[in-house]
Amino acid sequence: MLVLLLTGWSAAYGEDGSRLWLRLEAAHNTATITGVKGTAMTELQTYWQGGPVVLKRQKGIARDGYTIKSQGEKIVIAAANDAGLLYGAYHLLRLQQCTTQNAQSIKDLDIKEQPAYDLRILNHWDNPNGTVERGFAGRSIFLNPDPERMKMYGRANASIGINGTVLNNVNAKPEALSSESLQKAKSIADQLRPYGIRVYLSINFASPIKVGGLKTADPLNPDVIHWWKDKVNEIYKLIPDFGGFLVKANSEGEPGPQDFGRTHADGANMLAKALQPHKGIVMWRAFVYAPQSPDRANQAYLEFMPLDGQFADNVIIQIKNGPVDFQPREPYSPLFTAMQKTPMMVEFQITQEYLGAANHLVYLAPMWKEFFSFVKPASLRAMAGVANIGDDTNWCGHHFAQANWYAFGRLAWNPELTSKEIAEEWLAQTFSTQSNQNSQSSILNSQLVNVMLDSREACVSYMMPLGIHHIFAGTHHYGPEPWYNPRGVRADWTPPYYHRADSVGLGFDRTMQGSGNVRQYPDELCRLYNDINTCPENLLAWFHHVPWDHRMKSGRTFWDELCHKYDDGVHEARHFLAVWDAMQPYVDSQRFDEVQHKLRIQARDAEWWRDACLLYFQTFSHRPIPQDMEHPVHNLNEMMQFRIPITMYENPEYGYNK
Ligand code: GCV
Repeated sequence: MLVLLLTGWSAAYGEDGSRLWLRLEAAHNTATITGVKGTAMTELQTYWQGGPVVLKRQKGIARDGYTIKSQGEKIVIAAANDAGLLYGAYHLLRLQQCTTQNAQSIKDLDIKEQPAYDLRILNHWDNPNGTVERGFAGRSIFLNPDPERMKMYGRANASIGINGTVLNNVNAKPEALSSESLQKAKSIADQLRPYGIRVYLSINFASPIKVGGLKTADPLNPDVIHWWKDKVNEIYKLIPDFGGFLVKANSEGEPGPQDFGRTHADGANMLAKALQPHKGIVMWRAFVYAPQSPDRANQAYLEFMPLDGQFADNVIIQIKNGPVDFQPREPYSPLFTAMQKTPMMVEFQITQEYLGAANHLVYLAPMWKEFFSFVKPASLRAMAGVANIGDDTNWCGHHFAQANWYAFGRLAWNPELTSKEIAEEWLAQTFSTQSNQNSQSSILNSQLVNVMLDSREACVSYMMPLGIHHIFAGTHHYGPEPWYNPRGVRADWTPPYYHRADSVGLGFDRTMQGSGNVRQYPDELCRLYNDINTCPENLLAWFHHVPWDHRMKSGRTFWDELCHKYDDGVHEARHFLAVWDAMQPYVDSQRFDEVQHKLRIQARDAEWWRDACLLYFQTFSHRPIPQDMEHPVHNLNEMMQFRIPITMYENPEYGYNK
């Protein structure tokens, strides 16, 4: 008992990552928490170690917002609703975890917070059979929802302000709307309600046919309209605060209104009308592209711009941050600055489909902040993130992938926070312990914060520098396969469609002379991107077919620069491992070993990426790899034979490691 008391919660419960950033120790002397009863009170009673706290409801504070003020010895949290009180409570607990002092020393508080968006939502790509599309952390947590796990999920999300969750894959199976599935959704909704989280469902547009037995799913057909109305009413009887539908329509083989000669607006508005009496919403995705399109990056704009202003008030168009598909670097999707009369929300991908799955440490906040440097946060209505959560003990497969879930929530609350602020908060909560809380934790935090901040750019360097994109392995998308081009696979699912390597150079010509994609951007950016001499070098091969001898700002040729970028990425990945190795004295052994194992994979994968891409592109460039860098150590033919035998529902155990 004495040992337990001395070493605290951490030792008693182990450090397996299951408590995420909420590694709160139960308060020994229950603080006096008075005022509004509810989850906020329970959380503070259990974990707050400071002085008395009063929870009070107050009009005039924005929805979900709160104030925290010190009044003498007391701290008063005020909010207009229960969710606001809960967010205030978690703010206080975060201060407690981040302070190197005692919680009793937290004084003189005068905090006022309100979220940037009313809707801060996770999208789970979970299937009814328990698989998770692009999920790298095990199986669906919703398959057999474990009450303890659901509680932790609710707490974790509420602690960072997330207030909505879409329970199933956008590639929605019709049975998502069966009575059995709706009963399960109800049970999950009941468990998440105390944490201010509403549930939403992805729907299959052909459900009236597949579930309802109708002959059509035409959104203008009266029987179809009636079917959806009844279905929506059925859902609200079970889940009175149901949030609404997320829809992937006429995309990658999913059914949609175009199958019946109707538009996205016809489809979305029909559903919106059924949901409107219940205050439900439709999130209609703009992720569309046709196999015959000469430039996939043009497609969403072409389909959605003509519909600008035609959507019902309770429809939000959900647009991926980039125009292609969650690549390590893309320009922002031009729809964001083009559409003027339609509510829009951004969809980020928290799960690392194209960024090393759950094997690479890649902190995504800098990527999302880059998006916000082009798209004003205020121009959006909401923020969605494709979850990286599964039933793995540590929830996300990689301990550092938890930081991306955390950062998504924090940015959805306040997109003005810096990547560094968020990383520091997360590190302090996730890794500090009683024994390393002071100087040692600051060593750990200051070293790791730089690793986190540099990790996205490093990943771009060793995977796809200078604007190269979509050169991943087919199907599972792990590792390089710039040569992947099997017969019968649609062209826009193969890397040569994107990199267009030939004896002249590399990259997709999206200029006015090329696909014209630059025209979708505002004039100033259009001009900037259109000219190879002004186009930012980090997007060069995105917008241009760059000649191998094009002179770069560094004075090197494009080919030499490409080689160096890949090599720099490899060195960075090795550096991350070296920094982590030096952290051993400050990190518990389980998490130290697990992260070290992953960083070793990452360093080897970075080498694999460099070697595969440079040797393959060299077959087009016919130029030597510069002498002043490390040369490939793997053999191209062998790498081209290598396949990882996994599906899109699994995390690879390792990459190429001959
Ligand atoms: C859910 C990409 C992914 C698919 C995903 C799709 C989408 O194409 O590879 O797995 O499907 O995006 O966002 O709808």
